[in-house]
Amino acid sequence: MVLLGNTEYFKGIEEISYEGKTSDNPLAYKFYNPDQLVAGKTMRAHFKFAMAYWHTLCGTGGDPFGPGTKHFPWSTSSDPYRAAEEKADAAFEFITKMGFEYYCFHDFDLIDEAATLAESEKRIQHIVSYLKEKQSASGVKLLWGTSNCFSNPRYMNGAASNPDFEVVARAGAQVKIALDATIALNGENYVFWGGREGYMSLLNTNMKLEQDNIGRFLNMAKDYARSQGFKGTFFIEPKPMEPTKHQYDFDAATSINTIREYGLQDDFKLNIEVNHATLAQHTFQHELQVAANAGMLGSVDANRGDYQNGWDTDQFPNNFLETAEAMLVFLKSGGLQGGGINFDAKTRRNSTDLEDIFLAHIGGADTFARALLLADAIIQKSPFEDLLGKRYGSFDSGKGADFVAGKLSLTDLYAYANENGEPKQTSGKQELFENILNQYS
Ligand code: XLS
Ligand code: NI
Ligand code: NI
Repeated sequence: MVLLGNTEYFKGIEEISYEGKTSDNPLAYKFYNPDQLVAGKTMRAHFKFAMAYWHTLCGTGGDPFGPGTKHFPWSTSSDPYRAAEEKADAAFEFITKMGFEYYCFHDFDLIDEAATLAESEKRIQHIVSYLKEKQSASGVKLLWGTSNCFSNPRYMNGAASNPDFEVVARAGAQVKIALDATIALNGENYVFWGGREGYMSLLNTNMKLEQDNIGRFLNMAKDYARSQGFKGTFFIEPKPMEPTKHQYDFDAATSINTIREYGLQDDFKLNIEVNHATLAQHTFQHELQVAANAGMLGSVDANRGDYQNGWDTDQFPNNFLETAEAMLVFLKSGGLQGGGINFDAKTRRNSTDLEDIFLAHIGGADTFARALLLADAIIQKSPFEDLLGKRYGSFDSGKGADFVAGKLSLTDLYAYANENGEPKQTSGKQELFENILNQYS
């Protein structure tokens, strides 16, 4: 059902439906078939696709070299309350026309921040009750909320890691209000992305105090949300740099350490973003695997970087072969715990038609769907799993199995090696694995 506000913003675009690979309709899904079962679950349930409020409704294409290029027909009112309602109308029209079920926001994506904390809170409360009505009328849900503690100049030295307690407290107040909003909207999760939680120079930084303060801050936020009845999961979203030179939650492994060091492992998991993985010199699938190994694969921010530069370009995903490698990890680790696939991605600065926002999300959803189908076929039909099993077969029986069971000592290894001579050479067969990926695509 398409839910409209007073105005229809995306005129001429109807609900996007699945038409299959042979369709030439650019405004149709070619691979994302929401009700299709893959590995025992519908595609809709596997992915829980979400629209990111900030890029889709707020990002007009400005960059360090020039202003925005996109003339969005919403948020035109000079009254911040009305402008926010228009944006919410556009958001829900878009989400329902896409056939998505979820959205994600930062507090001040929803409505402009005011001059005082009290007025800002009033604004948030107003738009939250407006969104609440839109959610119950449409069935659209909140995947996660977060607070923007990085754009306002007051956060130039960080938020929870700020060297000044005044700013730390201000960030705490903002997070409390964002948690209240998330809880009021039945948000399923809450994200912490520490945009400026890091440093530019170690010369002026007390790293230990800053990191301990982040640990205290996250515990306070968790305790408060739980006291208010929040049952969802908290996610840390790792990113190595940008805007800071060095961000504390550098990558999945580093963030898992943060979670464990500050005793947050029962409440926190990770939100893995593709372009953040590549900025950290990892692949997306590497980060998913690290998170899954720790039981912390919570959610995904879907996008991609650019092979020729190192920025967080937040492009929509379009490489299904690469994404299939990630979907292998996804399927084999049982999917996401609590989260979904949030398109933290933006159309290019010169993609100025409103239609482009649809085309981009369709492409992203189709890329994930095609990749999921490929990964499932590889697991179910190809020799892939057998080959992988064989590669580690020496641990299945004999001394190898004893080793895995923790029954051997170093002197046992010594004795075994002495008896058995030089190990035989065994190929890793990487090219064969790569060929299978191609063959089943
Ligand atoms: C920025 C991050 C941000 C988070 C939410 O690079 O991806 O958008 O997802 O604060
Ligand atoms: Ni990002
Ligand atoms: Ni993100």
